[in-house]
Amino acid sequence: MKPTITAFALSPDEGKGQARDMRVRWAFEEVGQPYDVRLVSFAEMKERAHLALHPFGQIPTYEDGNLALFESGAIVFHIAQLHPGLLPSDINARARAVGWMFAALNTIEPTILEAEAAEYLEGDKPWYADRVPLIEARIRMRFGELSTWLGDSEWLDGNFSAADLLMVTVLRRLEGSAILQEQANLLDYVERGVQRPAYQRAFAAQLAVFEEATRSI
Ligand SMILES: N[C@@H](CCC(=O)N[C@@H](CS)C(=O)NCC(=O)O)C(=O)O
Repeated sequence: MKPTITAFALSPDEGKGQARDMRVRWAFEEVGQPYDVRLVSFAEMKERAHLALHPFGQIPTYEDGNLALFESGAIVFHIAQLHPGLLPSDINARARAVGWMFAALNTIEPTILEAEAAEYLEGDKPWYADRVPLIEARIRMRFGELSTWLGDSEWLDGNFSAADLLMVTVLRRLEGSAILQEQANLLDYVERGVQRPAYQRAFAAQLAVFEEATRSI
């Protein structure tokens, strides 16, 4: 039995690899685990059947046998625990990698999400123009710190791991932005991630869903 994940039937990002099933697809591809995808509409995501899998009515979810999971980080962590290749076997190195997984999702990603939420929810408010530089300063601070840590290293802590997988997908949320362009080593780091064959396969699979959906509209 292959695990099944959920993904957008029609992704708002038009298949640019930003929807969070991308992280899970990439993890599956890195470890060579085939998977099935169940596509859900926005309406279906808020229905009882999906809410039983995901209390917040979002994607991605993961089902395998009698296990159901939500939260992309938890799903990637589970895949990394089941298969070799995404976490070091040395217990201390593994703990550090898990720490970086949390850093990607809990320290870096929230600063980016704050910018997205402010634009979406407050973009038409009179205070928005004053908020933007404050939010951007926080992102710049975290990116600067991350850039200093990374230095000339290829990956965050030794070999490529689930932490890099998550961090690259988080940083990609600001792909093309001036803030990311300012940190040359972070740009190179993202590029190393997206050039991995497993990433490319995951990206192509996600894009194919969008292309198929728009063909039939
Ligand atoms: N922290 C969650 C966030 C999940 C999330 O925000 N999913 C988005 C797609 S990337 C979603 O389903 N958005 C639709 C909605 O919230 O209604 C995770 O990492 O899985």
